Amino acid sequence: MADLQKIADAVIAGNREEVAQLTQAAVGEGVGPSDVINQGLIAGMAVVGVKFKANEFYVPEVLIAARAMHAGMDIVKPLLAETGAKPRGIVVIGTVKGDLHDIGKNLVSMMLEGGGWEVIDLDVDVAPEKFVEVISQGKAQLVALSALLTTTMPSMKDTIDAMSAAGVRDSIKVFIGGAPVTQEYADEIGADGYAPDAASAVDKANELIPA
Ligand code: B1M
Repeated sequence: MADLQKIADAVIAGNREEVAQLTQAAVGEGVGPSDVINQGLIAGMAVVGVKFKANEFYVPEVLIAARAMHAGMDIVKPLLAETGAKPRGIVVIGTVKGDLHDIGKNLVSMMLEGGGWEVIDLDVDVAPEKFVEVISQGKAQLVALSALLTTTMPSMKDTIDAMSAAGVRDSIKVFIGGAPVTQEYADEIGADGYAPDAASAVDKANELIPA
């Protein structure tokens, strides 16, 4: 019988080939894609998140682990669609208008995926209208805004204001993050939450939209 802990361990070790091989073997033995994801891939990324918060892992280790997780996800995602299994929820993420920094945003995005969220990544320099357009489609429950520049932090407020003006603000929870961003700023602009790092972003997402 497949040992899903081995998949988790391979994710933590960032061993992409081993994750792919073990995932393929588990699927071949008839283990359900949700079990592979929850008890293998997500379980591994959860440990990576804990280590990252504790400064035992740094950005490169997290990126390598996320890459390994993706190798497994690529195998089980098509099967997941067949079983009709649902993600934890859908989150729209982007770096706000005027800001081109994407490394932290990508890290948050990957941790959210590792936490079972489906991520719609709008990339960088995302105009408030673009966020509004995607939210208006009604699929997402959560919006994650990233900013790395003090000069682009006001774009976060502009984005939330645009949501209010378009009448979609109450349909969605918004949380923000990035090096210059604080909880105080989140409160000031009417965001629902703030997360200081990528691992905390998963906790915040789960807190804002409980399972
Ligand atoms: Co820029 N840059 N940069 N830069 N850059 C900073 C941010 C800066 C602090 C450097 C400095 O002066 N010391 C400074 C900002 C100063 C300020 O506003 N206070 C700065 C500046 C000024 C600029 C330019 C204006 C420079 C210029 O052209 N004169 C320019 C602006 C371009 C633009 O965006 N319009 C610019 C350009 C660039 C590059 C393109 C060269 C490159 C970006 C490449 C890329 O992202 N693809 C770049 C880089 C790499 C940096 C530094 C060196 C590193 C940023 C980074 O990726 N960190 C940065 C200095 C520094 O931080 N040491 C700097 C690693 C990353 C993992 O951390 O992004 O903080 P971070 O993400 C963390 C958390 O913040 C959090 O989780 C992540 C992981 O834990 N987080 C979230 C992030 N988003 C979150 C969202 C969440 C929750 C958590 O929820 C939604």
